[in-house]
Amino acid sequence: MSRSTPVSEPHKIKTVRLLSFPTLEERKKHLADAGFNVFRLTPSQLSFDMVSGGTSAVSQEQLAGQLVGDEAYAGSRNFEKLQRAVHDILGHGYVCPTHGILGSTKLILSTMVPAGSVIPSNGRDRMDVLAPRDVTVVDVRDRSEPVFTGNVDLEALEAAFAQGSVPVVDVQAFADGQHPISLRNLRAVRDFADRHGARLVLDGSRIIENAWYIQRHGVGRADRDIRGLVREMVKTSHVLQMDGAQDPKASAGGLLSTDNPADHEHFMNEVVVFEGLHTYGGMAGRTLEVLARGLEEMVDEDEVDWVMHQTERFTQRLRDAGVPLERGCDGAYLRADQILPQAGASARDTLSAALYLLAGVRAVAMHRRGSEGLVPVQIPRLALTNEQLDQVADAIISLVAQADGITGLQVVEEGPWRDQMAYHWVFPDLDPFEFDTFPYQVHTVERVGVLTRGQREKAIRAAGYNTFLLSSADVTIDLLTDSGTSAMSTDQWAAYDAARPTSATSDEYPRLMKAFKEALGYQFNLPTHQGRAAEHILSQILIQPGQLVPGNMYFTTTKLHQELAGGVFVDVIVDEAHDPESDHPWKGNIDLAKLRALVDEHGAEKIAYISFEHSVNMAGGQPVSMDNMKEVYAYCAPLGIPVFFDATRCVENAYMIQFRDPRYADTPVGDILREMMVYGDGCTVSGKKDFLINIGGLLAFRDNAEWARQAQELLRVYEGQVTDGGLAVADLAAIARGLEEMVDDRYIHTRVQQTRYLGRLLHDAGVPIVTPVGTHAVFLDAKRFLPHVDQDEYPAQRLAAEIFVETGVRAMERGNVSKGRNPATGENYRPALELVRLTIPRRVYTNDHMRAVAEGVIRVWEKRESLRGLRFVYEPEKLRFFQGRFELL
Ligand code: P71
Repeated sequence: MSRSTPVSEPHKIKTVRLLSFPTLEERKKHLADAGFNVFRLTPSQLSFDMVSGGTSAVSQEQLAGQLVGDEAYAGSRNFEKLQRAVHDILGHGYVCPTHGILGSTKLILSTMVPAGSVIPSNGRDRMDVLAPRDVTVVDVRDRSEPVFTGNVDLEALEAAFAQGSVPVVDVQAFADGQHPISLRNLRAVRDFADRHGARLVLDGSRIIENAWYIQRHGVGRADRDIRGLVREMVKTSHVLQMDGAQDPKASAGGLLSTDNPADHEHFMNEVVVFEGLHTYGGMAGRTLEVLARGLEEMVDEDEVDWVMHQTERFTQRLRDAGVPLERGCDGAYLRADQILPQAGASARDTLSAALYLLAGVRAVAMHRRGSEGLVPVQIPRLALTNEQLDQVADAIISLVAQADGITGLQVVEEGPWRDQMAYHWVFPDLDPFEFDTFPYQVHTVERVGVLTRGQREKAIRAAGYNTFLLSSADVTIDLLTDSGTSAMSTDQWAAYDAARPTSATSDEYPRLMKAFKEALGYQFNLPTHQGRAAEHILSQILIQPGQLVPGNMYFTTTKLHQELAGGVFVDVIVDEAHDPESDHPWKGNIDLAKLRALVDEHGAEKIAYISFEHSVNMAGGQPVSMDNMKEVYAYCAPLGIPVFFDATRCVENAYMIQFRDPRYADTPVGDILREMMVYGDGCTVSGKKDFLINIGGLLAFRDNAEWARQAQELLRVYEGQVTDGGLAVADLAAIARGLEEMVDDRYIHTRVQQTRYLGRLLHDAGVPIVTPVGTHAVFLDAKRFLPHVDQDEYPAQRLAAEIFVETGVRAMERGNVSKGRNPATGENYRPALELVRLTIPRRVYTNDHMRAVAEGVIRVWEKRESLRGLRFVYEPEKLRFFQGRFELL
């Protein structure tokens, strides 16, 4: 099996953990408070914590496992699950759980190693914990082996056996995180141990990295899968010990496994003394469960490839810049002695302190103070994007360039362990490193569907060439919509879990009211279950049958509710909005001349209200300028015409004002947003977009108590209580938190810029897209993409289907199919815009995903001439785009 470099993560982001970005002044203070020892800093004081133990992102199944821990004292189901996982994945017949790797080591020592024994080992780190005990550790690592640098030197091993009684040979997979061992050497050690009556104890905490290394570099191993290699390594040992916080991606925990019933019996008898009971070993039931699920998942070939690719890429970037380092299986281990020779014995801790000062990054050497001058920069598994890692690497490169000006830390307090060190320091005058990247890390991931091309062809045919009818399990990158698809943050989840449910007034309701008022500035706020519910109520209150509702292009649900209330929608958006090639910066603006003409013709009393959408969806996610909002309001207010925003994508619009209007370049997005809302009498919102929640909406009125009263009446009839709008109390809590997170300047910048990045990749390749690129989506112009397909053969529908077949990316048709037929003539409307929308969910995909999408769409572009159109085989009357089915022409 020859495997290629993965192009993007084999998963999407399910939940995120927000990062902190302390200022230089804050970093100085934290550092001084920590005695200039970065071990003592806490994660909220730093941006990127480059340690790999217990810091991995996990799968949603692993996270869910936390809730199925049965916490029984004896014989828990979780233990049984662990037994099965150890048997299935590792191949050992017996397992004894422990509280962690030190618990495992303790059991081995107390059951197998008499006082005064000699333990040969290929790992230096092991000495930290073995040295203080009554054993002699002998380093037997083969220093002459260039590839498998963790191999045991068999001559040295022989010499160790001559030194005294050797009950166990201690071998680490990827010793010290740096030195992989070959399968052949491991076997030789086993033979040697068998001949000498000793046990081979393998520390498999990083067995995956070692197996991957064997797969890539072992002679004749390229066709072996990770699962098989792991099993073979484990079966070569007598006893396996494992740190649950490394490869199995648990937060804590460990295990000992073996095929030898006598050894296992000793472990079971001893585990009750030091750890717990043989069926929980000092772990909570939930940790057992997470560990068991982690063992099953850790051999996933795609995931291993991605994790290892990140490590290689990160290390290579540093190497290319000449940073002195050594290979680590989980990152780059910096040669502090070469980078900061002037710092002498404190070079390691000085490097760590300087890196934190420069960039808020923690890289820390742990355990005992030793002679080797390495600072590990470890990559938490699955938790960071390549872009973030590139920037961490760039921060290190910048530090190395400024190393001359850094003097060593002066010791104030010391001890044999690194956490005991405290220093004093003269802050060097460094040019600080500024991150420009997603201000969150991955907390949990969801595996994505990966089908073959043939399977996708079958799936789209079965779905009638309609991407709405595909199963999400078949989709690799889902760009159908940004609605309800956001990844919630751990803070949102915490609020969600903490909420006390009720069907009367909750604690969350007044908090949510306060959060709405702070975010948007409006006095009366009514929660609804989603956007269309708010549109329904607003339309019923404000529209008299026969009245006109001018708006900046329509949205399907909005227009439908206006019509159901007897209103007539009139499009007054600027002409440029209908031209996919116009590069007007504010294509969402209302054309005031059109509006004036309408009012002049019909009179102000004929106008129900202005339906004014931010970041206009159907126009391609195009923003409205602050001046336009002002002008429209200044014109309407004296005439008594209410202005209502569809503020579904109000934050994205606010960001575009910050980005494009020089007068607002230094204004926080939250302030811009509040100013925008001043130029309206209220709003409807589908909270499933900018509010960073999966469900919820809002109907708000600036100050009109009578409208609010009427709306509350309808809310009680159609939605739920005034205090919940039909939402779960927990969802109210998540909204309140989302309202704070959505106006984080770093977040919204990276969100909109990610969309623009995808647009740029496509545009640069000549793919016809709507310009300028909008805020939430890139819209492909199907008329220019497939000029040979007549609009009544649905080019956008066809293009969306083909993109799925080619790439596994799901997009949405926004053209002739969506617009429908004119009921009077029965003809298709054939709208000016015939588009395919690639919509970017919030906080879910990385820029590597965006590159993968672009590459796929470009492949379709290159073979566009071979594509024919579609015809309906089933055409529903209403909103036909949802359920309609087609066949190829
Ligand atoms: C989008 C959606 C979701 C959607 C709705 C209908 C057909 C296809 C997809 C929903 C919006 C929106 C704007 C500007 C109101 C709603 C309705 N957009 N205004 O873009 O974009 O909100 O779904 O919460 O009821 O995929 P709701």
